[in-house]
Amino acid sequence: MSTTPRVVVIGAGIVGTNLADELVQRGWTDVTVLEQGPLALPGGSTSHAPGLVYQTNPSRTMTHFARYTVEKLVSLGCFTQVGGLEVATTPERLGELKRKVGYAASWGIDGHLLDADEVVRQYPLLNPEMVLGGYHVPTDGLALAAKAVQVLIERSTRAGVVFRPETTVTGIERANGRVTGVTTTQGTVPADIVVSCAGFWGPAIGEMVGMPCPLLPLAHQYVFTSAVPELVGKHDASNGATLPILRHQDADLYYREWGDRIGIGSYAHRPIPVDLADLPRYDPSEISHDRMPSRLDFTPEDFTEQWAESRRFLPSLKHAEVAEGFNGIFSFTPDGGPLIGESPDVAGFYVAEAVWVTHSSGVAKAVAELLVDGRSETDLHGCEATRFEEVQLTPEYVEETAQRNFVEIYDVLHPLQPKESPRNLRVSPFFLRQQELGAFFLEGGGWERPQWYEANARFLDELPEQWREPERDPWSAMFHSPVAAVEAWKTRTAVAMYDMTPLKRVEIEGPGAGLLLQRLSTGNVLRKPGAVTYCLLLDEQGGIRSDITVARLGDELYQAGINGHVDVAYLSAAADRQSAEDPASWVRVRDITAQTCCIGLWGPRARDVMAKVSRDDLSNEGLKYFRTKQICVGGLTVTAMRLSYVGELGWELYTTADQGLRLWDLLHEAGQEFGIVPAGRAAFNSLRLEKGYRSWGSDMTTEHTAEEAGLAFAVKTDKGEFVGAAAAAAAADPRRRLRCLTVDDGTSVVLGKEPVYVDGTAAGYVTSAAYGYTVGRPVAYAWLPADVTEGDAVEIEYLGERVAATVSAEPLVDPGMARLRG
Ligand code: FAD
Ligand code: THG
Repeated sequence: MSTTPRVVVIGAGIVGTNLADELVQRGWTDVTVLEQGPLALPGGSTSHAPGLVYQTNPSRTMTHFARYTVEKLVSLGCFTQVGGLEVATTPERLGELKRKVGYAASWGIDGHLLDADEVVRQYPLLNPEMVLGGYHVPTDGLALAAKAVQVLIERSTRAGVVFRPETTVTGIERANGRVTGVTTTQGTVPADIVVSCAGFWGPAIGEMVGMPCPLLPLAHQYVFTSAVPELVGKHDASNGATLPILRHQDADLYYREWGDRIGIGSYAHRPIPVDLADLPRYDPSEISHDRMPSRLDFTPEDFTEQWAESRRFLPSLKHAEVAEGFNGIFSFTPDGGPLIGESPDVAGFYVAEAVWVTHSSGVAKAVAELLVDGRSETDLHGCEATRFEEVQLTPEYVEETAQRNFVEIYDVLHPLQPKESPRNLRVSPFFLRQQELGAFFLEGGGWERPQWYEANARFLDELPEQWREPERDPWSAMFHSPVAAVEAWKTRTAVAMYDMTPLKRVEIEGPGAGLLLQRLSTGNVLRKPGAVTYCLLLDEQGGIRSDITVARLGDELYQAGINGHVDVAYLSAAADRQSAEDPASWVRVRDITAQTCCIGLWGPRARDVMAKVSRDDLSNEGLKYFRTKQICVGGLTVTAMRLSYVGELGWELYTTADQGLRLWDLLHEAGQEFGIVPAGRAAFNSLRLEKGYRSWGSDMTTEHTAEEAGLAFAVKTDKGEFVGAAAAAAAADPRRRLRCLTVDDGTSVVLGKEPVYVDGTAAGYVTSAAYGYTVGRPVAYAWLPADVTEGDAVEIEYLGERVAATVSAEPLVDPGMARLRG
């Protein structure tokens, strides 16, 4: 009898088969994989994937997933390590390839920039006149995905996994909020855990349990040429390859050698969304390489220019023809990331979808860790299925953003670059005023968020010399304005108002509210109403799930400022469990972000502004640092919380959305004589870095402990049992630390994710960075080995150049807390 849970995996593509394998390797013995197609060729995306694996990605997590996939497929004999080559035909692309060299160094991949001659030597078929340079990764190559599926099926079958082909899942059975099994065309299969690895069929499976799976099936063209003279006779195998896999991203095309032919993939066509209901239905016995549900007929009219461009790029193709092609289907999501994790509503139901072959083994490993250990070793915040806001789950939003991502897949995108559409999806009550003040909006979580206000340009003349920022290079100048300097200056010397509405917040209510937060957080939240606590949500191993502020508003009522929808899902699911287990300690978590709004009023003159609009006592005696109370502002009921992410005196002022505009107008008007300005996120980010306040998701994730991140002060180890307490108590000396760097030349601004070199070796990476207006130099936080300490010299690589920086004592501004507590 098995003692491990009964797991049903839906789908025997590259993800499902990898997952079954990862589970049995971890000692789980009761794993069944259900596949609607035949096992030899199931007919999903994997069955026709050409298998190009480029490991380098701006995302550290995706890069690590890819690296693991390469290692695993190599070990299975299912990887042809021909190397990966990306070619620049424009100066903008060359800049992008330099940034890729940086990502590679940051995330531990061996990647190099090649000059034009070296590129052509790597790939003699290239038109040398088009090539400006290239990026080469020797360990990239071709995954033999369909073969890997067969090898994994054999290996895991020997380890006891049961594969059931020609078995279509038709429903998910549940009892008491848990999965209990699946129904199929071949009867019912009981299960404690169900993982959907159904690829682009994911939404249909999700629907069976009411879990939204925001992915869009899209068709993507792939063609084979006829024989290319230079390749004839070169390979024995029909799919043989020795040339590197090749990307021509300036034309949205990619290439691989396939025996004596070239395979060409194109993203250069119109997006072709696919409705699952329209897919051809095949009898499993009919499925073949030419006929499978994930393969639609080729539309040659979408490949005309692409073929002409390919012949220009690889002139030998002038002696070849397009021999065959198809429109293959795979998944796109609103932000391009995969969908991983458990349903917040149905315990035991997991998804692992919208995953490329490139990341498949890595994702499978992470999911196996989630199931077996309760957490993944790899940071999953960009992959969590629960990361989307409600407005991001509508079919309209998913269709539009996923198609946009298809179109932009190879575009050179700036890290700050916002979506073009849909915009103005969510606006705060201050939006009209922000527009009048010339706000430059970026988008996040569907919200319009002012980055700076053009209206403040009128103060540029008054800006004292030492607050001015040096001229930026063209890349770091994008989506930035020198006006941010004015906003930072005014915040530190007068007063500014920040729209904090998009910062997510939840209300936690019920007799069990304190208990829930006490169990899940590192803080002691059982203090009197009015207390505000900064604390962490840890996982069982002490990894940081989030950092939050918890305000006790009443005996059974808390408000928490959190970091995203993943936190809402986590807290709600825990609340539901607690309420079910002990009805007397019921507790409810409610996302109140949209119906409320918040202005951060911060700066040395903040009290003067409030004195004009409120009769409440807001002196130090009236409302201490990290305390909250309800006040009246010009007749509006406002919750004031005395804390500041920018590190200045003042409050977060919350009210309901309907009263927001009036609150804005009152403060803006009252503040005029004290020099108030509205301020945006550019200044905000700079000020918070100077103050040393971490931003979860970029500065720290579940991969880091409180000790390493410099947040041990927020862990109250003596308060009793809480998630992660044992791990936090057992914490050994950390091997790495989050450090504050300042750039020595005072002018070279970096943006984040750049590699940091210590004694000439890449030893860490920048997490977030900004120009520090108060300190007059660029600031960067970075993960570095623990033995790199204050005063040490390091180098940050930015666009191929090394920039000297120094590890500095932090915080850079107000270490004695005089400004905040004043
Ligand atoms: P799939 O392989 O689709 O597996 C899902 C399985 O679930 C299917 O076998 C399906 O039959 C089964 N299933 C679905 N519903 C049910 C049900 N109700 N009951 C039972 N079984 C069910 N990726 C790369 O990394 N590199 C590339 O070069 C590359 N090129 C590509 C080129 C083309 C033309 C296309 C279309 C895709 C390409 N991809 C590439 C993407 C890659 O193919 C997919 O992302 C990957 O194969 C997805 O694997 P999967 O296991 O999630 O899905
Ligand atoms: N405001 C509110 N909630 C939030 C944030 C916020 N939740 C998410 C995120 N931001 C959390 N991050 C921080 C980081 C630092 C502080 C507050 C929120 C902060 N820290 C004090 C310090 O380190 O000096 C804590 C002092 C103490 O513990 O007494 O203020 O911006 N509502």
